[in-house]
Amino acid sequence: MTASNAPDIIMTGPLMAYAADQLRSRFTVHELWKADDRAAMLREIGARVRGVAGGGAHVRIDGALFDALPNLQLVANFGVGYDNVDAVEAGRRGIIVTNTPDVLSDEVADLAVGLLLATIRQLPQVDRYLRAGKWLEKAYPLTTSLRTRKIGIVGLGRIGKAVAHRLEAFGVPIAYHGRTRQPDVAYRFYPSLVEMAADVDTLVSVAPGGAATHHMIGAEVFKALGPNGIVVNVGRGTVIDEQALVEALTSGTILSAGLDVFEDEPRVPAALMALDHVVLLPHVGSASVHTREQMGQLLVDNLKSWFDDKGPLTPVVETPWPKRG
Ligand code: NAP
Ligand code: 8YV
Repeated sequence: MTASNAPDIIMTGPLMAYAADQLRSRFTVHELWKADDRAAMLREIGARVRGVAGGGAHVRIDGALFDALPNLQLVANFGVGYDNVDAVEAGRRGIIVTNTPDVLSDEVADLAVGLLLATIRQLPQVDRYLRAGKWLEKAYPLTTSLRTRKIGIVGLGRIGKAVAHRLEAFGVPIAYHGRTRQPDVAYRFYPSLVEMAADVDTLVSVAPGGAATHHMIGAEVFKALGPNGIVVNVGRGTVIDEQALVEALTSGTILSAGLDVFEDEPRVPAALMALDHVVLLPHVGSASVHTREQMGQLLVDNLKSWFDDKGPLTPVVETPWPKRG
């Protein structure tokens, strides 16, 4: 394929060279986020653009962008979570959206278990203690333990199941909450999140973002979880009411939290940063070279497959393939 007949696509944000180089070798790539005047760039090339390579969880892709791209056919999102994409609006306009499921599940589950243990056993705090020379004075205080805990997973999907599988090896009881009972697992299902929170002491949230899950973990859930409660979130920050979380952590309503995701990334509230007994990570669940390459490859393969007339590889539920109706 020559440069002149290579389909025009835009990248909405930076992608690793591994994926970006492959896109450049097959498509005419326009790097939207680098343009000084994005509106001018869209006016100039918008009608030619048929694909979008989404640049990550923080880059919004919605009706405003679709308006500027009247011949857009496919949005390939970099990430399994696609709450940054208005997929319903895409579907309404006949635009297919793809994401990157499965290739990151094990990596994110590994991180979730690491974050859970780091939070319970206070690993970052213990490291800070040693470096400050305090071990020379006395031993670090005893911590809480995973041994007696009961785990409630919020969102037992691909990643949630990978987390549960790992936690089985730790010998802890596991329950879950979601909209539907999962037929392939024997863990106890709670249709009510508050009821599950009252029966466990540790929540691991792997639920997606979006309106349906917004602030579903809030004051009522923290109260039900109780003073020994620990909340780990590797799903989306918007699932937790962050202000209510700060209040629950400050007042002792719950014990601690381990967070990889936040409501307004990359901004983390100062009130949360001020709490020494929580563990905060900058959204690194999938952030290994191995897994980001797998995600990048799936994004590239979705675009290639589409423009080879073979359809999308991993369309999201809002934009099924073959198209309905
Ligand atoms: P998935 O297979 O679609 O699982 C999502 C689970 O959430 C499903 O079990 C679903 O169960 C449940 N759920 C959906 N809507 C719900 C609602 N309104 N109330 C309660 N439960 C609900 O997705 P996945 O591949 O496991 O990924 C999950 C999420 O993890 C992504 O959407 C993304 O936000 C996040 N993620 C974060 C990182 C990171 O770096 N931290 C990396 C990858 C993914 P039901 O349908 O039965 O409700
Ligand atoms: C990525 C994620 O860090 O896949 C997801 O939903 O949140 C992460 O894997 C993100 O999409 C890239 O910005």
